[in-house]
Amino acid sequence: ADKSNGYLADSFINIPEIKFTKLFINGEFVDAISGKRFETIDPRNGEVIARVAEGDTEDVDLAVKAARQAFDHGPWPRMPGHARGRLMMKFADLVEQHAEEAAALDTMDAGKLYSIGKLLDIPVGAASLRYYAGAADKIHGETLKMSRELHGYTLVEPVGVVGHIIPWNFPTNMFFMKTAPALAAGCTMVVKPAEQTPLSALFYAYLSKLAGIPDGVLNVVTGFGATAGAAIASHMDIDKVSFTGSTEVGRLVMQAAATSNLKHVSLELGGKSPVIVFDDADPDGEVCVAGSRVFVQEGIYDEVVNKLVEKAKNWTVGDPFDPNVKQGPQVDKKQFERVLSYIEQGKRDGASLLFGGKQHGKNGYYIQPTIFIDVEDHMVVAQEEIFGPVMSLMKFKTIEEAIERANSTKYGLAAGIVTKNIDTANTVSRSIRAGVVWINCYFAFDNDCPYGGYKLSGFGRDLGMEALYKYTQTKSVVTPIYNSPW
Ligand code: TXE
Repeated sequence: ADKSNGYLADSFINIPEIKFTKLFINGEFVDAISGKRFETIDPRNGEVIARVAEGDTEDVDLAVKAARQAFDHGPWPRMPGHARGRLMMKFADLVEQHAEEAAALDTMDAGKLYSIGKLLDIPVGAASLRYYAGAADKIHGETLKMSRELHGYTLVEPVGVVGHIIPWNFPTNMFFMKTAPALAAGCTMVVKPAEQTPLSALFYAYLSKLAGIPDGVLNVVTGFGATAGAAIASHMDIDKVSFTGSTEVGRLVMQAAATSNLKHVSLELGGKSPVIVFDDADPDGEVCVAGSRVFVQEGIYDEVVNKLVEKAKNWTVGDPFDPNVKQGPQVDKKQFERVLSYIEQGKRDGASLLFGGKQHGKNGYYIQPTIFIDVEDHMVVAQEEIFGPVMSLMKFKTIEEAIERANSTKYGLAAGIVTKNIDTANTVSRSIRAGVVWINCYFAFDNDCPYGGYKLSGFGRDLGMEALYKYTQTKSVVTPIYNSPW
């Protein structure tokens, strides 16, 4: 059969065979104990790509047992940091070597742009492994002065068995931004990818085995949130849960942690990130930054609106394998319908629909790039995370007003500022209650740049050295010194 996808002219993209559809526990691919499987869907056309093992409580139990055994008795936490780092480097090389296959899996499963996956997401995932591999032999404590009769020091130890629960929006980057620091710290783990996007995580599990990461260190249990995810959050033998997803589920995870074994929790949750465009911005340059709540100063407002419409008209929506496409489909039918219902709500609330607002084409979960103007701060489209190609534009007069309105959301994940004035940039970046502020850019990340939220966007940081330490705990060791002249 012709496995190509019609984009042969520019670049041949080989649609990979789906090789891994079972749970990965203790270094083996196994069926779910129940034997159940669930369908994972291609959002380009709604067709079934594969039927994947549906892990549940008993499967999570098995995976945790394997991870516990690997932590308590295996080599991983005991080997020198550089030895862990070396295996992680090998893992990174394998991920990079398989960038095309991995990117194609994310494109089919999540609707992500193939070219971005191949050139960015997958190499950045490999780079996360390398960043933390390099840190694996630099994790150490401090010597404590204490009083003269005591000698003390701290040991920075891995926290133990970690549960990672991840969403569908960045299947590859989330996988590595969670697993890489935990691996470097010497933890063992169970990963639950989102039910919409299980395929690349299983592929990475296979590559981890090829790299020589010992059995039981990295387990992947595919399945649903209310079953497999909840089993992780409430498990008595998981020491830490690292969650990314909705605020609603974040609360459930924290509750489950509280009522089970008080496991450590970090949460990276929803956002409603503002972008503030000041009068002095170059409307041809930076205004195309994506952002769901865009505040534009009155002097430049009309010009920005016109440029955005122009941009939206030329925006290519379509098959994410096509190198000329800028926007693929929504991840699944549920998200597709959810985004469309937010658009309807915006119209009902009195926002003016300037562009888009409908399904793009007839097949698959594609939505037109959508722009609302005359949006008021209290409207649902200005308050709730839509997670789709929907932009709401608002006009403001003064810097004080912009700060106040930008902060008037329950979330605090990220923010953007567009200005040439350094004082404006400094003032606003310090006044915004969000975990990251981008000035004259948007969505710029790197492995050393911590990422996470304020307010209902959660707590704890992914990426950066801060993320490494969230997979550790500190032990103080104290011993008396007798007859010391010092
Ligand atoms: O998230 P869920 P969904 C936001 C965004 C999006 C909305 C819903 O607004 O539209 O959330 O997305 C697992 N116990 N973000 O429904 O349900 C689930 O299986 C334990 C923001 O996909 O939170 C998946 O693996 N786990 C965001 C993961 O949680 C549970 C990224 C996320 O799913 C569970 C994604 C439970 N009871 C969505 N229920 C960001 N911050 O980047 C579900 N899960």
